[in-house]
Amino acid sequence: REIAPGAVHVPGWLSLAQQQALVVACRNWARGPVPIRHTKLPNGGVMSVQTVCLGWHWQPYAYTRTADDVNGVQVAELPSWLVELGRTAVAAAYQGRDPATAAAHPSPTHTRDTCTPGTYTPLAYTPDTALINFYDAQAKMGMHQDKDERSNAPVVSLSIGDRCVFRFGNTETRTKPYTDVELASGDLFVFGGPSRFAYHGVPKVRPGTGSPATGLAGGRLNITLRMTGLRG
Ligand code: MD3
Ligand code: FE
Repeated sequence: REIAPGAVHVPGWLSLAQQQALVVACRNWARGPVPIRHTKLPNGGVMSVQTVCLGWHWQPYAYTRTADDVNGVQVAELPSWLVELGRTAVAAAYQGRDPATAAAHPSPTHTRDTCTPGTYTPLAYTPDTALINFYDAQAKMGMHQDKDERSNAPVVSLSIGDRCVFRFGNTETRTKPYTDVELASGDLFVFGGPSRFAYHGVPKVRPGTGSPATGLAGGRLNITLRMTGLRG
């Protein structure tokens, strides 16, 4: 279902076996080399969500190769099987839709030479970073835009575990109008085209709504794949 131009929700896209494999992989990445942690914000705040990064280390408001919050240790590399999963995800979401759906749009915060105009075909989609978020029953994510990437390539989101309320807003303000969508285990969401720089957040997780069959006893895992537009 396309909830806005370029924002496509594919419920139940991941098989149970894929969810189980992702839970095992995420559990290992959470241990290190850079352990999963509550990201510190420059204003002194701490995120309620816990995050582990692959490929590039994200700390608001920049991507680096090393994590300065753990003495400059390098983050784990992004495995090629996750790059392939991201390509398959973009193909699945944009299959059979008007190519304009996936056409990259500029952002007010990005210049044209760092945002390539044109359509990201699944083959041109080469994510170089993953942010893996873990939500316990109390965790939330406030309304924000993802604009630390110097690319307007789509963001791929995969949900595992407890259901949540995902709030998809607009590109102009962090307030109304917005659309609330329930995300469940196995759901895919691709945010590209004109939706790439929309405000979004997770106001609520629904504890106890996941299946232990995934291997996740409680909480919600969200894996996002991104192109940073950085090199090196
Ligand atoms: C819409 N994560 O990591 S994923 C984030 O469920 C983030 O953990 C949420 O927002 C989560 O930045 C939402 C869905 C998502 C990710 C990126 C987007 C939605 C997006 C970028 C643009 C528009
Ligand atoms: Fe985000």
